[in-house]
Amino acid sequence: MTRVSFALVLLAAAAPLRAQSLLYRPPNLGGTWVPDAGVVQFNFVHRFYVTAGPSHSVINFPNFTVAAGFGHQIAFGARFATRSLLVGSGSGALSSNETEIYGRWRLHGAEGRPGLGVAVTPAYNLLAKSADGEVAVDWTRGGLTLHGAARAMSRRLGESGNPATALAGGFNARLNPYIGVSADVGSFVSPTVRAAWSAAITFLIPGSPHTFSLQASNAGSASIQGASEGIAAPKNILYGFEFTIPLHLKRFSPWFHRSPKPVTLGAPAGAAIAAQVDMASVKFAGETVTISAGQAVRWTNRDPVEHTVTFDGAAEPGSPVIPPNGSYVHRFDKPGTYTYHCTPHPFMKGTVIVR
Ligand SMILES: [Cu+2]
Repeated sequence: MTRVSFALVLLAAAAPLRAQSLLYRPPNLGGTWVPDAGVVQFNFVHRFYVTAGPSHSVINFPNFTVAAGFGHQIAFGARFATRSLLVGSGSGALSSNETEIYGRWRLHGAEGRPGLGVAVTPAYNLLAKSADGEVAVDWTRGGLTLHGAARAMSRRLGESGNPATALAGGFNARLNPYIGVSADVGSFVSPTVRAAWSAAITFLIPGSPHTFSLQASNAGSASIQGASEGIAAPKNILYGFEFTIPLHLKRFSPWFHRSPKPVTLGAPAGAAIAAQVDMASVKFAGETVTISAGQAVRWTNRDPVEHTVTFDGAAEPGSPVIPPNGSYVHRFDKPGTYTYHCTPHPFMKGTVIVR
């Protein structure tokens, strides 16, 4: 690797994309992670084990986290685990559905930034009827992030509801801006049962805001309590994955503002617009238009989603992304037949015939 490309890799590692959360937290540690303001983050964890033969049934442990960022490093969220094995230890709980609601305030630091991060996470576990809390710290330098957490619960599920404390630690090691490995361990302090652990390979999916991990763990839920105790028999290793989905709320603004500001893209000066094509109901209305050389076509997006005008075989440069209510004007100088499509919706097709 040359010095220049190595420097570029370091630069890319130092300026990570937002919301690549799995590259900055191990599977069972929320750490100091707070979604950006105006972002609702939906993270889906699915773990499973396969029972012994002859049935080889797959026993699933789905987990969801939904959290919203409110700015000022504050988030509110909830975790749902539909098969909490905290129940297995004879707590008398009637349900295995575990819900934890939490707030988080990151007092110091930011995801992906070198140095120290500190966050407090007050929470309430509805299954345990327990007020829980976590203080988390992490420290990032280059491709390495180290994590630590101290936890307290007012009623520990499965241990006759007594108060309890737990400690956890873990790390993320990023091999490059796209791939990393991570692991963590968490345990109640007293009485100690089985520590919860996890290990994962994490990926940033290129060109997307999503991260993905393949993981092994012995924890059935990622709540403060669930991440402090591993499951017992029949199986104590679960395999699974996590997928993170940030939803930027401003994407939903067309629902509330029917007419976003019109913008015109392209627009060569002085070209006569000889044809208009509306993009409506995810179709090019007026599939074929005919113009003369030197004239222009105007496409206008009437849909609440983004479209493009992309010429097949790159016959012409084509448009950038055309936002709702946006227009794109392109002048054709050479006679010919120009077929085009929309990149996000390849089934949208049209033709411009230039005489
Ligand atoms: Cu489209």
